[in-house]
Order: sequence, then structure tokens, then C-alpha cells
Amino acid sequence: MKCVTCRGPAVIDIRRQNANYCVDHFLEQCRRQVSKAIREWDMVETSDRVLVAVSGGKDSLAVWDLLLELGYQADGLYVGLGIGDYSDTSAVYAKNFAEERGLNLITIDLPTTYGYDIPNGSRAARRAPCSACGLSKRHLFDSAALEGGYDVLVTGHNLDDEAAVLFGNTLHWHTEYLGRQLPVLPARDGFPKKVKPLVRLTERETAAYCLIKGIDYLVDECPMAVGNRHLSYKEALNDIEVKSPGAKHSFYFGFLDRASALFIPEAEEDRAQLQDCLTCGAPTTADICAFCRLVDRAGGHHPEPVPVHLGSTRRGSSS
Ligand code: Q46
Ligand code: ZN
Ligand code: ZN
Repeated sequence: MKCVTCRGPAVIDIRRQNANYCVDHFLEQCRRQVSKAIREWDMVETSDRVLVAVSGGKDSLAVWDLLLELGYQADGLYVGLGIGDYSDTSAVYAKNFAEERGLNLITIDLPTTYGYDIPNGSRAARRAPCSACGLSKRHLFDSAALEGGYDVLVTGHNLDDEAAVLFGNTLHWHTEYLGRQLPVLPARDGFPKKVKPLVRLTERETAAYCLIKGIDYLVDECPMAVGNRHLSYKEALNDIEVKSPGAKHSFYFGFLDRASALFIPEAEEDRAQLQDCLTCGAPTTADICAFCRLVDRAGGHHPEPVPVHLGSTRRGSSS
């Protein structure tokens, strides 16, 4: 197996590109794909203050590393979800990454700040764990980015994630979500700008990137993911990809090029109904936002006097 660029020994094959790469050219390829995504969708400027949502897993640490490699300034944000050992360990990986590089990591602990954790809170609120978790993370990421004065919030969603979400949304024709399933959402209506620079890389590639760069990440899956539909969509797409390399890429990028605009009017209708949550001030279509309702039903509380606790922001510190 030879590198497509230098003919040296290759370490990875990327079937959708029908290409193999050596270590150096694979890393170059990762940087190129992220640069291309950033350029194509105007994701980030070098002068931007960037906040990366970091879970301690391969994707979020890879995107943080890649942004730094490409010359962007980026802080990290870690949210402790209270999922037992999984959360304890994921926090260590996020903190170690930041400490080793002298980076600023903001931490928010859901149980201590809001009085509930994902396993018990989701049960009390009668929501699926991943639904309660996703809602909590979205709210905390958005409010931390706004409170911290960041220009852009980065998440580590990769091509597999985006294709799986698209698969689920089209399978059930959740057209209200399709108009918002874009690699960049501009800042507006009380939301920060949100971008996904890894959409041109698969999770196999982000794992390989971390391995090659010596980035230690939490390999274990979250224990609450069992039975998650998102995972079964990923598996279905992986089966298709084996038989038809490039299928995931053409599914997702074909949607962006040819179909996503069709669903924007419906997403705009939802946006037109946004107002401030009476409890926390976040944008919502109801009187009280879904997050505040979840906090109440989960038996939690709202921190006083501000809704978001940013934890330590000392440079070089991670707690
Ligand atoms: S952390 Fe949260 Fe994931 Fe665990 S509970 Fe589900 S959503 S699986 S990214
Ligand atoms: Zn090479
Ligand atoms: Zn609220």
C-alpha cells in the first residue's frame, strides 16, 4: 500500500477517495479537509474568539487540535453530565489535553450547577437519556458561548454523525429539522454562531488523526448510548458504505447541495415564533424554554444570579 502523494509506505486507506496516505500526507489531508470546510462555509476567521465544545472523545479533541494547527485561537468548554465513571474519565481526558498544551478549558458541572445528572434527571423528566443530554448540552454550549463573548461555537460533529442525523431526519421526514442541518448556523435570534469543521472527515479518520498525533482520548462509548437510534443509523450507513464507498459523503453533501435550501422556509417559520424564555432568557417558541422545563422536571434548580456558571477560566488550568 503506497501513499498517493509521495509513493512512500501508506498507513491508511480512504476508500471513498480511492487513496492511501502515509503519516505526513494523511495529517496534511486532514488539515486540508478542515480548511476546505472552514473556507467553503465561512466558518471561522483567524481573529475570532473560538469556543470548542469538548467531550474528551476523539472528535472534539481532534477538532480543537486541528483548529490550533491551522492558526486559530480556541478555548475549550467541557460539560460534566454526571454519567458516573464515564463522565469522570472523560473530564480527565479533556483536562489533560488542555493542560498539556497550556489551553484554557471552561468547565460546567451539570449536577453541582443545575442539581441534576443525566441518568436520574432524564428518568425523573421521563425523557430518553440522550434527548435530555442533547438538550442540556445545546443549552449550556449556547449560553456559555454567549456569556463568554465568543464569536463562534465549534462542535466535533463528523461526516458519520451528520449523515446519521440526516438519515434519521429523512427516514421520519422531520422536515422542521432539515432546514437547520447545516455545517454552519449564523449568530442570530439569541443563538451563537455554530460550526462543524469536521464534516469532511469520517470518525475513522478522526480516530486515526488522534492516534498519529498522540492525542489521548476516551475510547469507551457512553453507557447511556445503548439503544440509541442514532447508533443504529450509523451502523446502517456503515453497511451501505462497505458496499458502496462514498455513499455517506454523497448522501450528506448531495443533501447540502441539492435539497437543504428547500427546507429553510419551514425552519424560518419556527424562528419567527422565537421569544425570550421567562426563566432564563434563552430563545424559545414557548413561554419557558425546553431546558428550563427539563431542569424543573428533573428536580434540579437554576443557579443564581446568572444561569450559566463558567467555572475557572485560568489559562493553563482546567478545573
Ligand atoms: S453523552 Fe449524552 Fe451522548 Fe451519552 S447520554 Fe447520549 S447524548 S450517548 S454524545
Ligand atoms: Zn506520502
Ligand atoms: Zn429557559
